[in-house]
Amino acid sequence: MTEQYELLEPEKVAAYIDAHPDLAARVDTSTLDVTEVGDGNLNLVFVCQDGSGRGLVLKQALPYVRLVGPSWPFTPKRAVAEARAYEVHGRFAAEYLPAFYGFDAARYILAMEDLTDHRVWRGALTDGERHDGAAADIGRYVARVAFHTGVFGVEAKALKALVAGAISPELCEITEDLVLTEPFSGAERNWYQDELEDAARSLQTPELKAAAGELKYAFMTRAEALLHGDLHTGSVMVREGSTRAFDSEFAFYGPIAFDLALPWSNFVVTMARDAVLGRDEHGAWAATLFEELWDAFEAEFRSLWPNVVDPRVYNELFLERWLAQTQRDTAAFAATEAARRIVGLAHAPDLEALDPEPRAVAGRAVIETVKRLLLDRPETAAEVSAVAREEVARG
Ligand code: SR1
Ligand code: MG
Repeated sequence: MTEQYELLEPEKVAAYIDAHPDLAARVDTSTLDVTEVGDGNLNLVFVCQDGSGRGLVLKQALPYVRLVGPSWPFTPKRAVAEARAYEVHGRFAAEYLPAFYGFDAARYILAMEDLTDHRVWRGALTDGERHDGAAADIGRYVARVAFHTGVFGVEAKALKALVAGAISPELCEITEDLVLTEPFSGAERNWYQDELEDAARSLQTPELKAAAGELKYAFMTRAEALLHGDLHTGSVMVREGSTRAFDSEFAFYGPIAFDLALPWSNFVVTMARDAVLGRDEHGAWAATLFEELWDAFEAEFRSLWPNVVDPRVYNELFLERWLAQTQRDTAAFAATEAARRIVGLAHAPDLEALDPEPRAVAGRAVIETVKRLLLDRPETAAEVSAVAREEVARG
């Protein structure tokens, strides 16, 4: 049954803030301007700014999937997971998150910093902007969270309680279905351009299904760290010198490579878009982001390694093997996320706004990249970048 609670509307936001003294101290509600800007698949998002330029953001989880409508009821408890992620991740990586102002558990409303002086990274990449250092910032963010919330940074028994407290079955099911199954099995809710029918079908071979199965198995069984869980470039805000990951409602204990993979998949899509638009310089720059992100992740993770809680067997040799495995898995998870953006239910706007012909060319290049990443299994960021470069150049 759909859960009942009062939904916010722009004209009721000032009264809501007045009723919460911690929030009322942050803005002058007598001069408040409120705009609902939610453009994601799930939530309401209100940007609230007062006459003197102070602001905050309220985000409320709807009891259904916004992308589809009330016919698909969906747990608003995802806001609890997001609040937990801001709180936990904020202990180790606060500079890469919006400041978190509080959580209303009765109405599933999160209050946080207004980042309207930033822009969503996906849109910036789509427009051909460069934000140097953003990929490295995300690599460092994932490294800190990976180390400090997982087996390397938390005492073993305490970790079990953290894992148990962060289970999120409904949100995980979305990823398990939309990302890790349906692009490779086919599904009624999949959709894609008519021109991509053959490409979409070519993802449904036994080899690719088994590859997807392997990744789904890892996603469902490998509780390594408290992931962001949906770290695509639409979940990152960028500004000169500042990178913030938000929208962590899919947070759960899962494989660290999954968080690294989602931005990688978007770099593939960006390169495909740049190629059909003839934006060679931006495409060449985008091709460097795989390594920028991985190298920063690896360097940050290595810098934390001397603090490993159980060095008896988690030694240097183990670390080298773990890093190599994580890099390989990042490539494979990136392929599944890229596939779903072309043939699954929830596409991303990067390619959708292109004219049909270049859009199909770009979509095909992404699908060909996906297949090579899953079948050839490149081992490094540089190899993934090379595969994507070759496929988008084929046109
Ligand atoms: C039905 S929800 C579809 C997608 O939106 C979210 O942002 C996640 O990426 C999810 O897979
Ligand atoms: Mg989201």
